[in-house]
Amino acid sequence: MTKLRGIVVRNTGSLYEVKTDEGQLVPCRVKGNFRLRGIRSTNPVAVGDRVVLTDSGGDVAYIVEIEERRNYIIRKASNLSKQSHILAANLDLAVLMVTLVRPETTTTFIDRFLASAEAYRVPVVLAFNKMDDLSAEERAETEALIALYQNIGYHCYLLSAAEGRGVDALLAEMQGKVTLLAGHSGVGKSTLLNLLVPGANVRTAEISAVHGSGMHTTTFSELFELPGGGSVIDIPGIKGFGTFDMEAEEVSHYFREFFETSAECRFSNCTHTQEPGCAVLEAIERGEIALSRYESYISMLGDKEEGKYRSAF
Ligand SMILES: Nc1nc2c(ncn2[C@@H]2O[C@H](COP(=O)(O)OP(=O)(O)O)[C@@H](O)[C@H]2O)c(=O)[nH]1
Ligand SMILES: [Mg+2]
Ligand SMILES: [Zn+2]
Repeated sequence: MTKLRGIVVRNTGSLYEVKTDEGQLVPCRVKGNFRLRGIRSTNPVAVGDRVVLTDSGGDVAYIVEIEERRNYIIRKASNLSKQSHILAANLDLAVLMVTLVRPETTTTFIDRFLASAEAYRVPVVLAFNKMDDLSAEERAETEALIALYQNIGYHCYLLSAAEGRGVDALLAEMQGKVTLLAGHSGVGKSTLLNLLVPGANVRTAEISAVHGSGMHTTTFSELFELPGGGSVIDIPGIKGFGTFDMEAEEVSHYFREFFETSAECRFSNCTHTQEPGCAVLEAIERGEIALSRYESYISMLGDKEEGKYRSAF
């Protein structure tokens, strides 16, 4: 029995594909019971994981060990679930692809993703796609949103994946890195991937005319190597982003501008909900912190303790 090391490049339910350090692709199953800090996960092993496998010469090899993860992004498997789902592991970057319309990406979803990426120490950028498909009004709204996130310090890329525009700048940011490509189904992830990785031949889907949402053609996670170095991890579209394993007091640390401003709050344990002398609430009053960010923050606090935290606005 030989022991091999490699990286998980594909996960289709219970079957994994590992690319060994020697460059061989090996179908694998998981042996043993991997638990993440006692959290139950729907996928014990994620794409991007470095693993050890034993190959006994049969049809499949067995993953017997996961090397310690540098980082990962995790979310609740569903709204009420106690189970988690690891989106990907060992990331240098996450690109959240968004469209304000067709399909709609809400600011709550964006902020939840950003905060989670901060929590797990994954640098994140935003890619606004389908810039070719906006009315004047929608374009103005999108530009306002881009300004909002740029002000906080997030890099924003404006794309039309369908027309191949704006892609080079994003590629420059991704080159040489392991990047997770995330976003709702239908925003254009697969279209972008096909541009970045010639030969990837990922299926793209029409947007449902009825729901304005994508059809979920990507049903498994897969890592593609970028020509010129680095790789991209394509995952199935995510609908919601339930946060996991985050203490209420911690949440504001992951809203960058709140964290900076909170140094001026009267109380060091300020939750920015009703405390006197709260610098965050004052900054919102003055229009320096966006109300949409605050609403996302309150909604994330609500994940922890239903009804305990209320918006001050
Ligand atoms: N107008 C426009 N349509 C796009 C763009 N990018 C992708 N699409 C279309 O949006 C639909 C969903 O794209 P797809 O790449 O499958 O999205 P995914 O679910 O995020 O992988 C397809 O019909 C694409 O042709 C874009 O930049 N502009
Ligand atoms: Mg897709
Ligand atoms: Zn405060």
